Amino acid sequence: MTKATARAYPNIALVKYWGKRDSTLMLPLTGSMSMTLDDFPTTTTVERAPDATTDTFELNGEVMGGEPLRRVIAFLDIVRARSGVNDHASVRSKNEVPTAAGLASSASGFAALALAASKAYGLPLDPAEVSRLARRGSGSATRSVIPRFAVWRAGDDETSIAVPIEAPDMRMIVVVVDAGGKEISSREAMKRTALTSPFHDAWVTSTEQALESMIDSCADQDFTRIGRITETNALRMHATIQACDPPIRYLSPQSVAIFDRVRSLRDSGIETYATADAGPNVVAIARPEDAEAVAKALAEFGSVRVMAPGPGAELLSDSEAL
Ligand code: 2P0
Repeated sequence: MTKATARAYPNIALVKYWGKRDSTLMLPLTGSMSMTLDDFPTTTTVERAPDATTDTFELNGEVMGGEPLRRVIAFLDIVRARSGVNDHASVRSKNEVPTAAGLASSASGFAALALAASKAYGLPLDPAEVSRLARRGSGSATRSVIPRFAVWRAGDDETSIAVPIEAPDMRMIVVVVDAGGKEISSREAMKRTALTSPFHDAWVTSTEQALESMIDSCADQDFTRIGRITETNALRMHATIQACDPPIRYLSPQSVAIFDRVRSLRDSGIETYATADAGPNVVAIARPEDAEAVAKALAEFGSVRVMAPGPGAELLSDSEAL
């Protein structure tokens, strides 16, 4: 088998990953926890090309160069080193995250690439090993290998993998408030946070505590506590990032208005909590039976999409190859 195709989905963290202990091995400073989404997948075919002198990368039918190609080659170098197979490869990806969705595609992208490349190069296919490999492409990809809910432990090169965790069923209401505008990348912003934010150490300590509380709350099926931890952890991440020099502010006035609206929904008896990643879009969480009411209430802020817990990375048949 020298050709393989895999699909993976984005994830949204309830306890955030923001900072690296080792940027070569891609070890995070803290653990994190996320829900894998049930839509907007990336599908990737990896085909070994023994006669080729270089790797190629096509995304949505377009031949890629520059940084995207460089990251794929660096990733395949790790695959080659691990497998002992030195073939170059052709990588073809289809990313169904609408450009305007504001969801990062590096998580689904590297999770799909890790699984397809593992199969094509004869590496182990168990989720732990695929998660460990996906981590080298992008930190958040570690978690997208896992279906539904995942905890990614900080660990070392062997143990820094994501594993499944049982959590109460919930929905994510993704509110896209701003399609345009290029923000500073997570990778750059994480570095600046570590170097310049005076709140950085407090962020690390409080996130370690948040993760332990989150794991306890999931075991107790305690949605209220899960929601509180989620919202607090997100706002602490943004506070830490805003304290950089020069400052970085991902949340727009519109994002803040959504956090306020989410709180007022809670006050009116609809239990929902908000989080946001490295951009202005906001994601609310709610119990399944409340999701439509939350979506309706947030529709005035932008396009809204309700997402359920989704599948992990999965291999597809040759008929679905790109
Ligand atoms: C997360 N984010 O936990 C956090 C919250 C964004 C905000 O993981 O440098 O693209 O490739 O490891 O994974 C985005 O960072 O960064 C991210 P790299 P990644 O989802």
